[in-house]
Amino acid sequence: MKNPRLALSALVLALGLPMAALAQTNMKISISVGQNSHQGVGIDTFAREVERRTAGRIKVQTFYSGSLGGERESIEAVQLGTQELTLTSTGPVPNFVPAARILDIPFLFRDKAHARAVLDGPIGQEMLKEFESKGFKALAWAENGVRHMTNSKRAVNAPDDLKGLKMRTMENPVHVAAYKGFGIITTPMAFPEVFTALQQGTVDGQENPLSVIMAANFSQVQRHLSLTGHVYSPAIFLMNKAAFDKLSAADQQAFLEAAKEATRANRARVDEDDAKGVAELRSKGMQVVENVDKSKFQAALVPVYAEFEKQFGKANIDRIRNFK
Ligand code: EAX
Repeated sequence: MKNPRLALSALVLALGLPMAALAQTNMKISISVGQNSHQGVGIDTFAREVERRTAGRIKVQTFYSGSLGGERESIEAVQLGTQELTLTSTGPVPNFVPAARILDIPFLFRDKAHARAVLDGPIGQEMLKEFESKGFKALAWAENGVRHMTNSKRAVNAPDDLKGLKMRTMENPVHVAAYKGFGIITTPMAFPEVFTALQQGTVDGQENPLSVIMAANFSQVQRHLSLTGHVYSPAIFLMNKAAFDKLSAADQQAFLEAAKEATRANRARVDEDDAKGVAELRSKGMQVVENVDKSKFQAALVPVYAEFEKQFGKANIDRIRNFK
């Protein structure tokens, strides 16, 4: 018999084994950045842990560099069920789950430790439930990192230096509103298009965590980096809700634990990248402004913040800000 599947079925029949004992379920998970990155470590760990915890019955195939589409397209595919899983930044998430917008407010979190505590605590865990009515099972929060500005025109020391810069932003309404407040000319764009847009000068700059700037080789097309740390960028493991509901209770637990394990590895890599990023990007020719007076950038956003307080409720923003 040439067809190995037929040969296998014949063998199974001959031995009287139930076919289910050998059945393997294949699922897909995607990211928009390359494998050698904080997100790559995240999905590689996730795939390995799912396979281990289900004794190989469930295999998760990993796709990198937006090969299945950008983040918005991947979230759409997960919602429709044409793809089971994705790890994505929250960039395009508000277009699907508006409640999550609040997490994308600039200068909301003091630092990564504050953000991680909020996401792992009651506020973050309640937010994960918001995804269910939209067709998602949100398995866990992961991390994209603290975002900084890069551009090809000039060193950015103060918000005035941003005025008139044409910058690619994520397809995120909260970011777009805030960056307009800085005087930036905002150009929302899917991540897989960003390198070429920077290279061809369609935009002057972009903003991303050091992990992404390094993984995407933006040092090849951007001269200036400024450690503005203007916004924390969460990431999230999303799964198609029907695919999750179909799993046995034990397998559901395996997926949740695999996502937690993956988040640990992902955050550890973000910390490593943050520790070595400036030196590495300098060695690749970038000019880095390390000491940025963040209070000036915060002051520039006062009018935008008034708008956010109206939209999201000051009490809700304060609950996150004051979380210890
Ligand atoms: O998730 O679109 C972005 O700038 C994201 O930070 C990036 O794709 C990593």
